[in-house]
Amino acid sequence: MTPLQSLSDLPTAVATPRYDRDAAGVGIVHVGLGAFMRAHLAVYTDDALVAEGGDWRITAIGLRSRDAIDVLNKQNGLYTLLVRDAETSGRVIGSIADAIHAPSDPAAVLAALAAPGTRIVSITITEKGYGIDPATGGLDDTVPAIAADLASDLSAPQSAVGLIVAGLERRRAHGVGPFTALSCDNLPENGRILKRLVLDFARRRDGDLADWIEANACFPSTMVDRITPPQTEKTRTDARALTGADDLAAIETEPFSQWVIEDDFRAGRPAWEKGGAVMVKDVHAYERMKLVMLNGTHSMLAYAGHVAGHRFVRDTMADPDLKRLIDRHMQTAAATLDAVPGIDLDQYRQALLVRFANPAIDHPTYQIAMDGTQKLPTRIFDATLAAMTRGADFGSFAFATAAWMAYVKGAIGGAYAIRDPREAELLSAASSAQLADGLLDALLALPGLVPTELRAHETFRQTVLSRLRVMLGNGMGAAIAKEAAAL
Ligand code: CS2
Repeated sequence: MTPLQSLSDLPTAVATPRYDRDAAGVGIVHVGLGAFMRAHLAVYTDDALVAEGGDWRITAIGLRSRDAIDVLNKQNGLYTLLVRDAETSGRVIGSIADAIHAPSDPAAVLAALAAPGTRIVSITITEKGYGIDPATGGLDDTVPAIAADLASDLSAPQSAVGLIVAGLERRRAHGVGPFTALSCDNLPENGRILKRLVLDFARRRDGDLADWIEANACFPSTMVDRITPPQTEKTRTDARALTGADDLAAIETEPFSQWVIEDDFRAGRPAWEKGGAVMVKDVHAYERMKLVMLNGTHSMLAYAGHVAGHRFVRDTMADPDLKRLIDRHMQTAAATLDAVPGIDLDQYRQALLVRFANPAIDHPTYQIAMDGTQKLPTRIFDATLAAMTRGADFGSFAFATAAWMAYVKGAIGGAYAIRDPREAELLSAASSAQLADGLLDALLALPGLVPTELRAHETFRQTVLSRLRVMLGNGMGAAIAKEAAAL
């Protein structure tokens, strides 16, 4: 079978990008070529190009693995997006122009960042890709890629923050205005976080550069949402059935998609609203809603579900007890929120329950369980403090915390890998603790993880401990049943 390479070879029934791809120049450099970006930003951009045209195609940058880069370049940037529901539909996306593997060709990356036509640098690098010092919220110069970039002349940046600073530095030197740096990861006020890290990095190199960035560049915050499982053999088979071509870059996703963007783009932007993006003045309420109701619940069900033997999110929804805990978690999370403009939180919760149960989406609990130390502070611990401030229930957050601890403990002996940048610390804390209270204290004591106020909260500690005892003593299934019976 021939590889997917050109639109003209495709069956006429396949939806394809209805614009002149070659005529549309590049306006976006995107860092992080994962499945999520291909199901989200690239799709909104494809829709914007159909609606209004413009030089807004994407050069994608990969910082680590080169596989996805080579595949996309071989396919001329084209790939199939499968949307799975009761039926699967598909379309071919054309917004990616080309891809560059940063370690192999740093000069091409710098040229793309410095090009006057590049007006947006967007990133999907996951929480751990930022290099945030958990204790201060500033730049963590012990993260290897950040440390290497700080010590270098930035001719071959390894970190996303280093890359953005290198690009802005070159633009300033060439008398070209800055690009807009656009964070598309699940962090609260992600634009503000990125700005702080970029300024922190720039200030350590050159105070004038930092002042110039501060005065001229913008860093809008965004809330991104689309559940996107990893590509599997079935993704490729179904894509082949649709297009008649081999597509190693095909991805699959759910029908739902949401993007709420702070409208602060001084160098212009594509008409993303034509693809359904919502442009607002302040994204914070939407970000918090999504983080605590969707992502927080995801983390809870991922730890409890993985340890209880549930492979996919939809399996956790098929377990009646766990389903009740999932619903309870969303309600507990909603009670920590202020009103979100234009959104009925009850309807939002109902819609999430339907999305999580989608029988056509194979979303692995083990994938969501990854990087707990990076995710729990924003998804669970901040929400716990917010609940305490309101005098609201925090039992589900304590249950989620205990489930994470049981997941860490369960990795001892090698049944599975924790997959977390702080894995070594987690393993050493968990292997020296035999009983639930030792495990709890060792994990609570990890620097910069659990907020001090929460660590010192005796009721929180006791609530987590009582759940953890059941999880370790009687198993996760029994703990889930007990927790649900008490509702
Ligand atoms: C998930 C997210 O893996 C995870 O931690 O919670 O990737 C989630 O699926 C997306 O944010 C949905 O938009």
